[in-house]
Amino acid sequence: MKFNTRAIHAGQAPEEKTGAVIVPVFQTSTYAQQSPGVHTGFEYSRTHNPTRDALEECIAALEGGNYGIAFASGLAAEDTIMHLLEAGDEIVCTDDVYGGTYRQFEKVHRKTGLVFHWVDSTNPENVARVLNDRTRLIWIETPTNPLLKLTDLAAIVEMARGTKALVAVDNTFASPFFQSPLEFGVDMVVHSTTKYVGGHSDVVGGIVVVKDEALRDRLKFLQNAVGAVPGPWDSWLTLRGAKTLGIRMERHFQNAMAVARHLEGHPKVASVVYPWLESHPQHELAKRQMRGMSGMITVYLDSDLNGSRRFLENLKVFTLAESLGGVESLIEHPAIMTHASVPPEVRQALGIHDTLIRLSVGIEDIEDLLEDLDRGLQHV
Ligand code: P1T
Repeated sequence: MKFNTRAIHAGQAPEEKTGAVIVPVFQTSTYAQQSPGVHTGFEYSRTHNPTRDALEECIAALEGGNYGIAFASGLAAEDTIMHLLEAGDEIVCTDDVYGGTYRQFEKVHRKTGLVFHWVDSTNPENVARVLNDRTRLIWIETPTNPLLKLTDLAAIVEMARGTKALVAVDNTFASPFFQSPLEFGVDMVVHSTTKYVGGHSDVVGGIVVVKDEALRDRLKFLQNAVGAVPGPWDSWLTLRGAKTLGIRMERHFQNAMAVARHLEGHPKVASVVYPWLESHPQHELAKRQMRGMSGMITVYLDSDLNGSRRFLENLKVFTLAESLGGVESLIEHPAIMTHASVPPEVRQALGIHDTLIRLSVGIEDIEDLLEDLDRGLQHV
């Protein structure tokens, strides 16, 4: 089945007892047993819940994987993956990641004895340089948050072959519609389903998708043992959002392309970063491993912090808020907002400056978005 059909049907057959077309919200914590240990396969909702099962099956199908393991947030998904590792294990990570990912790895997992190597993975040689026989995980975010840098997935998978390192890819910024890391041989795909998968800024969630059954078993064990699961209602909302993922992404792409081109020619804008612009240094790689791009655009204003503030304060359609990937356009200042937990010197080195603005272009009418941005830029 093709993408949109999978989004609407995978894991979502009509309910057996009533024929309900939509997967019900199984708002229950536990399930009756006929005799101790004799049950329908459902015992307790941390372990299994039919609404969550449907979500897991659907997103696994969208990613081209065999198994989905859902979590209460994107960070809960990441935390559970880290429980696959032991003290002394080494992890190679893309240096430009969501601020909360950086914070979790550095402030929570480092003290458990995990060793992190942050590298600019846009050049796979930088990954190769730190790989060693203690490396157990290569953590790639592509495109990155917020600088939209890409990592060559085929090259990383090739490098990991024959080592003991698993490869995980945070695919949140591309969405399953535009990028399928499992097709390149990656072991795990991670999403903050809070973003494009849910798509309506009304629920927080995360998921890991894998092909390998043994890895699924280890993650399933941890999902239950650690317990950071999404509730049935959140699972249902995410699943409902996912049904329209394909058509939403087409529109995000179309609008973002128009916004990126418009801003590229604007005198108050120093530069525009969008992987589908010819000016993006990795545009060729984008075309090789992606099928298009989401609504995420990063711009550097030709101004200073005050100019950034004035721009952000004078928008009416774009909402100044953290998060991304919803139908409504959001905009934010990474240095002060989403990436405040990254130390200033690291931000400086990466290029997360005071004039950097991140846009999550929604699916509103493009004329209104361009007019809004022009109005805001007049105040810079
Ligand atoms: O917020 P949560 O569902 O826990 O997901 C964390 C996360 C993981 N990976 C990426 C690439 C992300 O962007 C995020 C969350 N990001 C934001 C809230 C943000 O505004 O960038």
